[in-house]
Amino acid sequence: MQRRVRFKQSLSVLLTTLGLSLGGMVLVAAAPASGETLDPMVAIAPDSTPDVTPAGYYDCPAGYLCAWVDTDYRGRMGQWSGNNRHWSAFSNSTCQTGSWNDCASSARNNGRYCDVLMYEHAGYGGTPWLLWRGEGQSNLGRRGANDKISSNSWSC
Ligand SMILES: [Ca+2]
Repeated sequence: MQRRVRFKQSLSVLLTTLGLSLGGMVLVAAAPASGETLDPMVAIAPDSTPDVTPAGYYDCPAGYLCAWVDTDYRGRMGQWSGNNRHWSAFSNSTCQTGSWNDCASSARNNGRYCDVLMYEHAGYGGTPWLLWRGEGQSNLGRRGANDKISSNSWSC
């Protein structure tokens, strides 16, 4: 009786091991062939599907561009539905500027139809940073945009 139980356990372990191995093979088979060109959108947005998404990411309502004072969608969140020439018009006491100007460290485009351009300067000037519709950027510093955004517009 004990031998049979041990055999069953061994078989179970063996099947589990085989299952994992097969799963690994499937994953390998699904990976792109080497030399395949990366989709530029994927290359630009490496963290659009992070392993662990902080809760703040989901606070952004549909139809809005959202930005956070801190990286990883943390700190106070701001939300914008239209074009805005002056982020300095939106007060934020948790920013050193006292407004959203030059303050955002992470952002998410939860728009329904359009991409978003975020700009270095007020009035849509300076360096533009594109945030695709549906994209989240957990650390704007990776694009050299930390604490720099001063205006935004939607691009459809
Ligand atoms: Ca700026």
